[in-house]
Amino acid sequence: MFGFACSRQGRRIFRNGSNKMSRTKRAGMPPGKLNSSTKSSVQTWGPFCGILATVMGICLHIQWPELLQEKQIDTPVNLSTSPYVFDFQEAFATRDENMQKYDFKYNDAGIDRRSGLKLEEFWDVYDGKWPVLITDIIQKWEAVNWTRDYFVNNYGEERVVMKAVHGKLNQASSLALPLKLFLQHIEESSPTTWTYLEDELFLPLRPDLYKQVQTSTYTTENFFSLFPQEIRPWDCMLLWGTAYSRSSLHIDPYNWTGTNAVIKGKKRWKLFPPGQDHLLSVKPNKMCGFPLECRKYNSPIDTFDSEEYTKYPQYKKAHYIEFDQNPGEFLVIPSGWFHQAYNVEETIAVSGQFMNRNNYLVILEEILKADNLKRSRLPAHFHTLLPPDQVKVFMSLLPQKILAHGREVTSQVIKQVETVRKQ
Ligand SMILES: O=C(O)CCC(=O)C(=O)O
Repeated sequence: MFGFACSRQGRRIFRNGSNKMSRTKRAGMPPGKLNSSTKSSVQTWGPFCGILATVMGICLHIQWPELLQEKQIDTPVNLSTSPYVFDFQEAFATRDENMQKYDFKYNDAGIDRRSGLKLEEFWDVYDGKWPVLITDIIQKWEAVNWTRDYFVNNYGEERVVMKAVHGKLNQASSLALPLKLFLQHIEESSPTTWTYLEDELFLPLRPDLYKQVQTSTYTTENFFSLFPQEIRPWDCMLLWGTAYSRSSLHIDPYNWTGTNAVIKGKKRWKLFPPGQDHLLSVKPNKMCGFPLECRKYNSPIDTFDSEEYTKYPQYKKAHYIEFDQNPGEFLVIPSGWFHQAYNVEETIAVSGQFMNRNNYLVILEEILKADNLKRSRLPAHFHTLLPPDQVKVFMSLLPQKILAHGREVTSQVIKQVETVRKQ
């Protein structure tokens, strides 16, 4: 069902009494294949691509200088002729190999907390391969000063979108309320009664707040900026939950790389390495319903409700890593990892996403899989282009009706928000 090469568990995942992952040895890893395929693709590009690459290089230098600092960029697959199947086993093997380049004691069955992490090491060891908590990003954001009072005083009358639960997670109802009302009741929650403000427009539509949440070195290369505005995903969701509130167990839209910044409070996470969809009762053929369609990978299992998950016997065989995310920690969740978050106490966080050299093929393949564009429309030389140029060409080929639908939906949403604000 899901686009990964192998549905068996990752090689480094072993049972350890519980289904949390255990530490294993890293010896005897096969060498990664990236270097040899990079060499052969460069050899076959020919002089035409040399000229093309020079021209593109000049353009790209303006947008992503660091892209050109890389010696070569691997384009392993021609999306115009064959589906891209992300081989997570190979990603794990490459990670293992790359780890040996750095002097850090990696937790290869759990989460690392990193500060001063160089971009090269991030790409080599974590991005597209393994989650990581980065501990020195959020401190530089103005958002670290966010308090209840600040929001009540400045935005108290504004409506926010939230889900409220009385009972089980699957009985959640959605509502829009003035922010101050939500905050008045924020301390009233129990394991079965809780509220979760999950609003993806609140920050992007308020530039004064949006600018308080910065990007980071690790997310600067973001090919979503090459998407036409009308279908570009909102990239800064405000998440403010009472104790016990939680998300569902899911993979993000388009299978992007997700980020989550905890500003106040504490989140508990369960993250499932790829290849375990069959253990998570994922409903097949669900779509997200966005103008640029995508498949939806959601599990009905509430992993934080012990009564619930015993109903799913296969779930007990699934492997995951579990950890707490503290204020000031920035989490990066690679493509293909099912994840669920649980707010241990009142928690303010901001989630986002990115698309870069390491996951762009995963994302473009998801867009093809959802029938937005026929593969045969991609030009034969598609794979010879640099990654951002592949994205640009891909976007330029999207049918106009998708863009028109995107424009219509965006203007309706903005109108709705403005109407509600005036009420
Ligand atoms: O913090 C949360 O509740 C989870 C958010 C999340 O998983 C997402 O934005 O994809």
